Amino acid sequence: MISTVIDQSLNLEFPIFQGGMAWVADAYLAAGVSNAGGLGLIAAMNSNGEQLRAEIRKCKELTDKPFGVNVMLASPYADEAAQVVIDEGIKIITTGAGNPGKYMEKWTEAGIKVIPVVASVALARKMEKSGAYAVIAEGGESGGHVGDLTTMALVPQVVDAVSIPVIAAGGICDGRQIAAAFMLGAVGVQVGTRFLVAKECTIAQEYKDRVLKAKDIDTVVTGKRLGHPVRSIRNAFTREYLKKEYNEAEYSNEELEKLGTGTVRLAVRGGDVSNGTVLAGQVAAMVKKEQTAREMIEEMFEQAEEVLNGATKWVK
Ligand code: TUI
Repeated sequence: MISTVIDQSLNLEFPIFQGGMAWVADAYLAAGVSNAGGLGLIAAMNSNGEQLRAEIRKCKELTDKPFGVNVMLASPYADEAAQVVIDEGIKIITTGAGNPGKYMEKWTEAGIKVIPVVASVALARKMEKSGAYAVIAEGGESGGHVGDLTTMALVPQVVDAVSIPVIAAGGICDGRQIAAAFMLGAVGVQVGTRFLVAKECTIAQEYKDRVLKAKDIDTVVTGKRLGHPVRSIRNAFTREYLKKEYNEAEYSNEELEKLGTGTVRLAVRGGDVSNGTVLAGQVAAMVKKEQTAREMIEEMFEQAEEVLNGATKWVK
C-alpha cells in the first residue's frame, strides 16, 4: 500500500488528485474520482457563482467522500467562486493560472486547505508564506495552461524550496510516473489527461476518441505570444492559430484572443475536435482505454508499488 501525509491528512485512500480541468471536471467526474479513493475536484473555471453552487451540491449528493474545487484565477468568475466555496463549506481548494494571494486570508480563515498549482519555485515560496497547505508543482508536460519547466526539473526544486507537502503534476498517467514523482520528493500526484477517458467523465465521445488515438508528438503549445501558453492536441484549429500567432505583422493579439474564445467548450461539450481546443497533456498517447476512475487509480498504484518495490535492484 502506498500512503503519505497527503492521503492521511485529507482522508483519501490514495495520494492522487484529479486535475481541475476546465469544462471537463464537473460533479460526476469529481464524485467518481472521490468515490474511487482519490481527491475529485470540480472546475470553477466555466461556471458563475450559482452554477458552481449547484455543481457542488450535486457532488455532495453523489459522494460522501472528500472533494474539492479548482479555482482558475484567470476566470471572469474567480471572485464569485472564491466566495461560493466558503459558503458551501468546501474544505480543499486548488488554484491554477495565477497567484491566489488576494483570496488566501479569507480561505485559510474559513479553515480551507489551499493547495495552489505552481509552475515556479518563486510562486511556491510565496504560497507557503501566505499559508498554503501544500503546493502542486506542475510541469509543462501537462495539458492546458502550462509553465516553462518540466516536471522532472521543477518538482525537486520546489521540494527543496518549501517545507509544505509537494504534489507532482504534468506527465503523470501510470505507476512508473507516480513512482518517479515520489523519487523526486513529491508525496502525491495530480492526474488530468488519463481521467478524460474515465467512464465517469461526461465530455463528448469525440474528445475521448481523439485522446485515445493520440501519438507521442501530437500535442502542441499555442498562445505563447499572448503570455498564456496552452497545450492541446494538434488539429485544424491549432494549425490555423499557430500560423496567425507567428504572423505578428498581420494578426493582432486581440484577434488571436478572439480566435481562441469558446474553443475549449466547443471541443469538450460540442465534440468538435477539429475546430475546438482539445486540451491534453503529453501523456495522451499513453492513455489507451476507457475505464472507471477506480480501475484507473487501482491500476496506477498497483504498478507504482511494484516499481518502488523493485527499485533496489539497481543498488549494489
Ligand atoms: O491552470 C492550469 N491549467 C489550465 S487553466 C485552463 S483554462 C483555459 N482554457 C482555455 C484556454 C486557456 C486556459 C486550462 N488549463 N494549470 C495550472 C498552472 N498554473 N499552470 C501554470 C500556472 C501558473 C502560471 C503562472 C501559475 C501561476 C503563474 O503566475 C503566477 C503569478 O505570479 O502571477
